[in-house]
Amino acid sequence: MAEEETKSFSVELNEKGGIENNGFVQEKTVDENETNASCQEEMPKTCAVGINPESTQEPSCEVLKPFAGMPKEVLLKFSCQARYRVTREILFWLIIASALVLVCATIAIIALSPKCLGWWQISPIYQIYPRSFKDTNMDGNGDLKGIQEKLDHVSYLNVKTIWITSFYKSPIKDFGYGVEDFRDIDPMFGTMKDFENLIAAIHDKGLKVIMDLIPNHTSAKHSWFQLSRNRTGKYVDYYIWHDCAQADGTITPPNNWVSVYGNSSWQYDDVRKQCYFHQFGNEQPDLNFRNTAVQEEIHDIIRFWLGKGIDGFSINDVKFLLEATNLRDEPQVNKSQNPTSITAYSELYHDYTSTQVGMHDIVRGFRHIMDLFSSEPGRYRFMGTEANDLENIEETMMYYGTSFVREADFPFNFYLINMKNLSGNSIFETVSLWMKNMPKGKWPNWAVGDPNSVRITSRIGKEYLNVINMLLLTLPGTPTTYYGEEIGMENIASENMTFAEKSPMQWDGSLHSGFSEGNVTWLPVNPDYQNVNVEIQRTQPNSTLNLYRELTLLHNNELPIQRGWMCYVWNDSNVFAYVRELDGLDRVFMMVLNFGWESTTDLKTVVPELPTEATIRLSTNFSNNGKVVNMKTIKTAKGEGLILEYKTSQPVHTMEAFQLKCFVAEKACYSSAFDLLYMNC
Ligand SMILES: [Ca+2]
Ligand SMILES: [Ca+2]
Repeated sequence: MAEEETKSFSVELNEKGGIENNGFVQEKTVDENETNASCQEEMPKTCAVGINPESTQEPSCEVLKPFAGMPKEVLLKFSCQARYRVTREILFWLIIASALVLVCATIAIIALSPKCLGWWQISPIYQIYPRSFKDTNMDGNGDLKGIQEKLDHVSYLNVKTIWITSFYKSPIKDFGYGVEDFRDIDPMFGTMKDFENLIAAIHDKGLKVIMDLIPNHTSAKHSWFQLSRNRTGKYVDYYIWHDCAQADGTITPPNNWVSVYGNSSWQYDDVRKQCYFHQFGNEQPDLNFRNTAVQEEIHDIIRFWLGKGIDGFSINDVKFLLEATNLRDEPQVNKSQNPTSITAYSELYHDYTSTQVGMHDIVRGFRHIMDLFSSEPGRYRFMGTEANDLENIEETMMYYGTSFVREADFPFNFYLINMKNLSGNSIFETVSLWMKNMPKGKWPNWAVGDPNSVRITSRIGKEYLNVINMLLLTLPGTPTTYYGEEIGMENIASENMTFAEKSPMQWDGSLHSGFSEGNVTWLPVNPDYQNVNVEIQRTQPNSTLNLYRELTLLHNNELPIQRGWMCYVWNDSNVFAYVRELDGLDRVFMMVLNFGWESTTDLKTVVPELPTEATIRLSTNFSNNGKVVNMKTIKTAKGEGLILEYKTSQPVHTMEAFQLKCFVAEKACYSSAFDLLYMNC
């Protein structure tokens, strides 16, 4: 026992010696068993080493305290004590828990943070019909150099996306719609070099550009068709060929199918001695999309233009990509009509020539190519589809794809253009039709004019032009403006209906409205150009152009308008009213738009929680800007639009009564979990 005590004392001395040498020198006399202190030992007797070696009394653990510079052997002995071990374990698990909380919080922040909007969501789209925008070589036709020359106008409109409609090489009679060469530019518009310069200039200005893709058919002049009609190699099945019966010199088509432009959609070809199918004109044969080689050709064309720097495509007439192979007759709308008298497209139901099974797979194939080119940051490639399924909103919505399989970023929305009559109610119904059918989480879009529709002013009247633009730019989603609608151009008188809305852009009051310095222009300039042109409207404070600019500024800069909630508040034969609100922001915009006659609207009774007064942020009549209106008596003149602004702690979208009247696409910018509003997304 005494020997043991001596040994213990010796250890202690050596350990103490560690104070001077930091405890790193081990004494050879130290017994191995003792230096390897084990946590099973509960401090002991070994710990009961007296500070004073002379002492013969049993030392107590209580007097022994940890001290700075303890050698590790002593440290280990202390560390085995329950109080240190437990504390250590608590600290260990606390650190683990904190790390886990940190990781979870980071994941939650990322998951709950608003997605930043894509370039195709932030800015309105400005649609240019290139032949009518600006002529630079005095031949009377607009050209690519002309678009480049006028890019400042696009920037002036606060617009960042340009959509240039077809400029492919094509026969003049097809107006770019029946393509002769998908990889070339029509000489009327310039050269590939001009195109490359234009793309560079567009991107230099921070703008984006989309173009048309017309995959359903080609011109009969396309080399593929020439090779196909001669049954050359792989081109044999590039188009849809069928035998057609011949008797007494009359051709009997394979079935009763009728083209969109009327009459049989089958055309006999003298070279191949067969009929080919065409959805549109008889010189625009449909490509055979059941042939994968054709699909590959179109994929290559998409790659070609994306490689040139195009930021996206509008894909035309996608519903026509496939036709039934069974060639069954399509059912007649009027069963009692004599089948031989059917010549108009509207006389048949198009069960076998539109929206066939497999068509969406082809569209997804296009999407896939866009995605391959979208991997670089900031280079997302947009895809819109033009389906024109106006009678069938569900079919239109199919182009959005699903949550798992994406197709178009959006199918272009032409429903506002095709409204039959104008009133507060009809506008509400048209807006609501899209919003209630659009799949959850998708992004809406709106157009009020396009190259195939009567211009706004001619369609619904000059007095409603400004309020339509106000609607367009304050609805949720991406607005599309057809060139000239920002100044209220009217249709020209033309025997050819499709020309009426394509007259030259009215830039100023000079000859040919500044469109061309040539002797003639391909279409006459509207005689109203002296009063309706960009230059003059820039100087008129309350012009359509200046209102348009104010609206695009609001659209681009005000988060509630760009990505907030929309709730329908009121509609009657005159007025359509809705709010745009953002979670986390007490500032609200309310649009009160008049599509009928002078009217007084009482919104306070409809929504008692509304404040009594609101300020007019912007009126189509600038002299009303800044005025205060009473919510019980909101007066709007015929065709007037008001953007009211007010503050509230009770936004409409939180009210029970409006749950089914509210919509939000991107629950943007506000994280309720952190009560945080992101201002820069
Ligand atoms: Ca030209
Ligand atoms: Ca087709």
